Amino acid sequence: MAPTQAFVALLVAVAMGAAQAQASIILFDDTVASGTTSLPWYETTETTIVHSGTAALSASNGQFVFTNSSGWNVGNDYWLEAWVNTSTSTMSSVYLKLSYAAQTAISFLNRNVPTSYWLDGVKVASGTRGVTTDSDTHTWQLLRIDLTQITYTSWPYQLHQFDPATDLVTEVAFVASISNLLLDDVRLVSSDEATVWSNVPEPASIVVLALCLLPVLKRRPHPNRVPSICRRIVHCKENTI
Ligand SMILES: [Ca+2]
Repeated sequence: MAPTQAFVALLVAVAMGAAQAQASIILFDDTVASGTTSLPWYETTETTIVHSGTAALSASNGQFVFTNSSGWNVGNDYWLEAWVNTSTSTMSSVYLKLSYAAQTAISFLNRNVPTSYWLDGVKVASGTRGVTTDSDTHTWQLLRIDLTQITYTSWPYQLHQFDPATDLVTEVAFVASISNLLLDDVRLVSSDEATVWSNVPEPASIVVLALCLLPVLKRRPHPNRVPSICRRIVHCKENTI
């Protein structure tokens, strides 16, 4: 295969790999997903301020609880994500409570589980009340938690690493400090997708990609027209096929 053809094949293979990310598990989009139960005496539907579709959720006591009696089998590498907003300009803190197997309502905040949240792509260490939203009611923020990062001390004191490959999640709860928090598009998402989302290309990577594409766009397939770094990438790819 000519180097230029191999390079184009490599680009296609990379694109196909990105498209084959694992499917997400939806807990709520406009309604609570099939197999999922929410606690309706806490939650109400918000139809004015929504992230997607026709509905989001609000909670009079600030608690959003989703349960699955069979348990969600989240696999090897899932993150939990939700879009959050506030119905007023007062900021709200929010943290995750997770229940699985014999562990009930483990609070992911600094007092119980040292963990980090990603808020709009920025890694934020949890405080004693979780993480804090902005005060803009017009802006939805993406909240993400890497479930595989969790090691915590339980009673009797022992370190336990939550393992999403084997531990069935039975309850997911978001706990807000005040009742103005809104929630939408709650789902478990693969780390493949999360990695793509969180790794914005560095400027240097963009320059290298542009240099690689230039000979293709100019239709100059001669190998000497392809930058050496691209030839090395193609050479390695061909040797692995
Ligand atoms: Ca929605």
